[in-house]
Amino acid sequence: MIQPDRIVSTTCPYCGVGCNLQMHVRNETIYRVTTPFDAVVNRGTLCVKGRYGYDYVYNKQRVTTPLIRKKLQKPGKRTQAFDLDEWRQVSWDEALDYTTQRLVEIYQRDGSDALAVYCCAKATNEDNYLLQKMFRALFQTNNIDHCTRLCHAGSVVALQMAVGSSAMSNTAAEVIHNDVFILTGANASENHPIIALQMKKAIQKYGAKLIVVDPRRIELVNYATLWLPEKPGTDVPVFSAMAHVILKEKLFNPEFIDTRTENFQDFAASMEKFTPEFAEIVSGVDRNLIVAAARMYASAKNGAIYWALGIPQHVHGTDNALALINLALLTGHIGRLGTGLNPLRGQNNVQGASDSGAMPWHYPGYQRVDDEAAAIKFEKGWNQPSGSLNRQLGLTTTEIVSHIAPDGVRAIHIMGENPMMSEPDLNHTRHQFEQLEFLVGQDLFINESHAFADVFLPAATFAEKDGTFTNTDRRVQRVRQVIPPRGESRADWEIICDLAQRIEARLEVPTARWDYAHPSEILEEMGTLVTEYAGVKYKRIEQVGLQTPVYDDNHPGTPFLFAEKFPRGRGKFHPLEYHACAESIDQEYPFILTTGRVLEHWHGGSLTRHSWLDDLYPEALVEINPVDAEALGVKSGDTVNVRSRRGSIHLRCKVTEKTTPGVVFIPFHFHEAPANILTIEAIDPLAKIPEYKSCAVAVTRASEKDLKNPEAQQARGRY
Ligand SMILES: Nc1nc2c(c(=O)[nH]1)N[C@H]1C(S)=C(S)[C@@H](COP(=O)(O)OP(=O)(O)OC[C@H]3O[C@@H](n4cnc5c(=O)[nH]c(N)nc54)[C@H](O)[C@@H]3O)O[C@H]1N2
Ligand SMILES: Nc1nc2c(c(=O)[nH]1)N[C@H]1C(S)=C(S)[C@@H](COP(=O)(O)OP(=O)(O)OC[C@H]3O[C@@H](n4cnc5c(=O)[nH]c(N)nc54)[C@H](O)[C@@H]3O)O[C@H]1N2
Ligand code: SF4
Ligand SMILES: [Mo]
Repeated sequence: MIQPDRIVSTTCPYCGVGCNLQMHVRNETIYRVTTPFDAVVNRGTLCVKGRYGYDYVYNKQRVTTPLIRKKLQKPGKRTQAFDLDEWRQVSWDEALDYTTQRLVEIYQRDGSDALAVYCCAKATNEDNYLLQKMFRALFQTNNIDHCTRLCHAGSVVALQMAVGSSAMSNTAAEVIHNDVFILTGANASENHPIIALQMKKAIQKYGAKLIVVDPRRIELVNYATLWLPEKPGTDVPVFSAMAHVILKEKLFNPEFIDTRTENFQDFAASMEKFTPEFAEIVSGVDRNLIVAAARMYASAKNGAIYWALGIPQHVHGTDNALALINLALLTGHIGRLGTGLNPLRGQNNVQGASDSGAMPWHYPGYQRVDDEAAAIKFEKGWNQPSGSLNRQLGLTTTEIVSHIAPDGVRAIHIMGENPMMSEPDLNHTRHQFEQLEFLVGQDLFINESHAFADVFLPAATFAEKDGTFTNTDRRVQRVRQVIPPRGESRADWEIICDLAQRIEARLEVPTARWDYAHPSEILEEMGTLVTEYAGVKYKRIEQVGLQTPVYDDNHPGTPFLFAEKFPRGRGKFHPLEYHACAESIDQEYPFILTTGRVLEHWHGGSLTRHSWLDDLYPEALVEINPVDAEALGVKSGDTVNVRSRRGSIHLRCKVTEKTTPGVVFIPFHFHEAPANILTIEAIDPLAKIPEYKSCAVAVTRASEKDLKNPEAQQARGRY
């Protein structure tokens, strides 16, 4: 066996579980990944992405020199360039000076509202803290957001409304202390694989009972006591009918309701209409299953709810999450070990990017930008003149796209996101991106969005920099430099510090701090402004991460929240109404499309399609139930056309009982058949999250030659 020159311990760059990786290096090359049995999060286990998915670091298509587009891009005529021939390799000085000049020109001409920035849930806390600091302090804009908007925004808003906090209440590994748990809208075996393993252990070794509520027959259904196969978008009736049963049969927890909650009467009155019979008609779930699930969850000693995107990614995503929160407040399954309200967060550092202020309405630590005291605190912290920071709420990701216009957003800086694959209704997104005046791309690859850019700043990968990620259960863990940055690429925080200093000099404004010797100093600065991070110091997380809140240097961290009270005081019940999805099926579009992920791939594919993981799952497939496949006259491997009111794609089908009749599923990883050509831009009014989990489509047989279809070429800009 090859002997490593060194083994470096770091954190997985893919999902929010936050597994420990031991990266083996020989001759400055990473060649193997292992993980110890005592790793606190993952206990010796890794999924296929953590174990094998690091090779994108070495992919030939990775860009490691700064680039500027050869041809000047004009608003309305902007085009995509994937080929290096269309770019000029330049020095860092030239790339950063050019970026500075164009951003400052637009800012001085059109003001703060003309600029916007996408932060990056793949990058570290330190990277994100600095990028939002730069745009807030130097350009006075709050048009700062990241993929959390497309992700758990509905869960975050609902949790803020009901309890005043927005993270997972308990630690994922506590699942072994549950005796009943609900998993809904979460395909954990593929998307949080190590948490799924812990769930299986809870069931098989500790006798926990699992209730799955999901329109698809996900793998964990094989381990479930009950599966409620609902139609997409019917969570409010299903979970409210469970509340109805719990109320009617007096299975609720009166003491908890009395001492810890408010608004019970209004809520209870609004649940009367949600009979199991009504829920059955709307959702298609047998009423007896709903009654059984209600009894099982309510009579548990320790019950918990875990959910992911099937809940928030709807026009009524906030209501869906409130329906879950109502259940926990009703039964008192919150505030103790082995209970809780647990939204499984997606990206490796989406919790951390949110904590670090990569959001349009909040400074770091969820302090509102329209709160005068918070604004003053950050003005002092960042050495800015009093009254200078913008008190207006900024634009969210989807709003940034829709506000691109001559009198709206003119320039965007995108650090590590790919809206041209991840936003809904990509034909519309494309049209909007074409109208931009200036676009900065900061990434590892020229993805579908950066292909529109004027300047490309090559970032170092997770394996080439130091920093921290905060995982789904609020654990701040170390990211360590394993190898030197490839080519001329630089860590995001270094790029931002260099750029910010140039912008500051050109604007001749008071200087904020940008001269950090190491990312640990950035986290310490954030800790002086965010009480929950005050005690998180690099020297304390050398071995094991700390779970926020960590209030001071001696605070041990917080494995579960709300033991005595909720951050807002009492937990608030919310009355609910049922609203249908934005688009319903009809004769022309008779199927519901729901979109999501597969185990081997990641989002727009920038990472996994540049990895050997692509060989494991090389092309887009639409899942169709056997009943529908027979009616359509198709079998697995046949090519079909899937069409919505917004666009159409061709791809092969997979006939499987994993999807229920009337529902088709497409993963959104493949630029050759982008699911988001089909999805609808309708958003939840409170959380502004798009309805990725339901729209109406038509499915028809097509021929093999349609696979090289024009839509795919258009989406990619070339083929
Ligand atoms: N392999 C892999 N893992 C990932 C990612 C990835 O790209 N690839 N991405 C990460 C990210 S950022 C995130 S946010 C998470 C997402 O994790 P998940 O939310 O588990 O991911 P999805 O595949 O979108 O699955 C959504 C689930 O919701 C169900 N669903 C669809 N419609 C409804 C509905 O109306 N109601 C209910 N209750 N359920 C419904 C689907 O059947 C599916 O089981 O995954 C993370 N992990
Ligand atoms: N149809 C449909 N669409 C969806 C969803 C869905 O369920 N269905 N889910 C939504 C959700 S939950 C999410 S989270 C979004 C995700 O959407 P995005 O965040 O837009 O997608 P990613 O492909 O993860 O983009 C991450 C980019 O970061 C780059 N990157 C990786 N590491 C680094 C780094 O250290 N520094 C820098 N600068 N760049 C880096 C990668 O190369 C990649 O280009 O998609 C959303 N879109
Ligand atoms: S479960 Fe998530 S964090 Fe763990 S190895 Fe897999 S992708 Fe990485
Ligand atoms: Mo996400």
